[in-house]
Amino acid sequence: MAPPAPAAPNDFRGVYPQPVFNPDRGARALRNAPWTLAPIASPFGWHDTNGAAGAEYTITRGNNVYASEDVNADNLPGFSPNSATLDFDYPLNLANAPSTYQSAAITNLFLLEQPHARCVLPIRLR
Ligand SMILES: [Ca+2]
Ligand SMILES: [Ca+2]
Repeated sequence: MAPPAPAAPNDFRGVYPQPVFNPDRGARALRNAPWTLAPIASPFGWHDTNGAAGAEYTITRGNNVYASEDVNADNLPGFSPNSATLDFDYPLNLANAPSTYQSAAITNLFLLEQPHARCVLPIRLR
């Protein structure tokens, strides 16, 4: 049985796709429902943790990754970007302090750490 099509936009905007390892080495990219390119790994998306349709989380947390800040260095998750539509679209201006683009950085981490995302995803540049 084919998994259901994503019900929400599921856009991850402004991520640095591999092999871009540094912001001065490439452009940010837009990825829509990127898990659909490896549907066996995450048939209900990266925000699913119970193996049934529907996201269990609306933050950058899911079946593979829990991405958050830890600015107080206690090794406990702090703030994570949250989106009811699972659209993670945040501005990034590297001329400003890192605290001003925390959501963009955490979204990039969430995508980068997905185990099946690194080599199978095409890139659509902005
Ligand atoms: Ca689910
Ligand atoms: Ca913490």
